[in-house]
Amino acid sequence: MTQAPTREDKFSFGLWTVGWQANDMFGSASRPPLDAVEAVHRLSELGAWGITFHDDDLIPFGSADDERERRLKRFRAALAETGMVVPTVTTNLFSHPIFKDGGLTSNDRAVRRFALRKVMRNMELAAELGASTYVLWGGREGAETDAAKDIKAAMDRYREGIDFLAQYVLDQGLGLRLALEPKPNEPRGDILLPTVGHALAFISTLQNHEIVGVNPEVGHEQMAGLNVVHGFGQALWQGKLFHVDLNGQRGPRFDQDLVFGHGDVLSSFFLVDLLEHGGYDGPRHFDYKPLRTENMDGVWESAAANMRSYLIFAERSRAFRADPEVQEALAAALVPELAVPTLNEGETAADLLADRSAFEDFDPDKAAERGYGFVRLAQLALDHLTGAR
Ligand SMILES: [Mn+2]
Repeated sequence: MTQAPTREDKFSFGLWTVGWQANDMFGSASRPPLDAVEAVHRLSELGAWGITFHDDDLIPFGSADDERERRLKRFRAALAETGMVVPTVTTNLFSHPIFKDGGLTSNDRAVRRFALRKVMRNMELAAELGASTYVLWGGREGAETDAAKDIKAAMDRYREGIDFLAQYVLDQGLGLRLALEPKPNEPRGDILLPTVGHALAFISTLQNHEIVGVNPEVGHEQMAGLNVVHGFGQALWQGKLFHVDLNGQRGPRFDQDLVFGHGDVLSSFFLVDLLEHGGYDGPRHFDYKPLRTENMDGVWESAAANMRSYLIFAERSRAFRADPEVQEALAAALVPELAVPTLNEGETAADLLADRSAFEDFDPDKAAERGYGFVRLAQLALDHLTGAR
């Protein structure tokens, strides 16, 4: 029933996902290191289209120039051999202890200047490799105690940093769009720009707001107890859904980074329905972690599982929408009516006030008697999702 993934599906993976050695807070690595070249080949064989990376995933922090060139040469060759693309690149501003109080918002000004240089250097590489999106996840931009961070100053520095980097992209003609990735907490106790809403509000204050959008992650919004479909949907509505991070999470708890679809199944289904039918045409990027229980066979199994989940949801979403009974139920639930403007074309306040049917002759008690039939719709969706229809 469900097709195998192809390049046209635009599935991409972070090098840090399949390459995660499964070292966590309570245990050491359970898997060997993964060579970037092997990752490119294996993901390509599985039907992926692109690979993404943090600078340090590909070139270890502090590598000498000749080592950097050697690694890039091997990586470029693997891309050329497979036809895999690099749609997106990002910077690691969180692993090295220098970033323990953040990068762009560290209290230490010298750290902030170093962070800017690290991003600028990697942006040039991103453009060279043909990337069009540059993700910025501020993992350490935050605090554990409110005594230690002047939030208004931190937001000033965050805005200064993002505006400066966006201006650098424009001045150098790098052809990148910046995508901010919200997350409420972890690794910091509290992280700045914790949700899609915070990020969108922040972006509206930027000088270079046109080339800055968001990269929401399924699990990050769910960690904050929020509705993923609403968050992604509002970003799409504002023309700011530049990129997506798909994975699985079960409620507000630590960042699980499960395989897409292995967390909240219903929400994943409606998210794919939104992406497939709501006008999103960017990469379908997976940011997950293969379970620590898995060996390398399980790593590749899990990479394939992400794509399979997505394709199942996409197929089920098409079946849902094509079902005449669903179309009838949608109409009965007045879902299409929400697309009709509330006011008539050119209608003024005086016109509305003159319309007695809107108020004086309107019977709210009578109108309130209607049922919307949303439960029937929800069950039809579940029936399609589970293959019961
Ligand atoms: Mn995550």
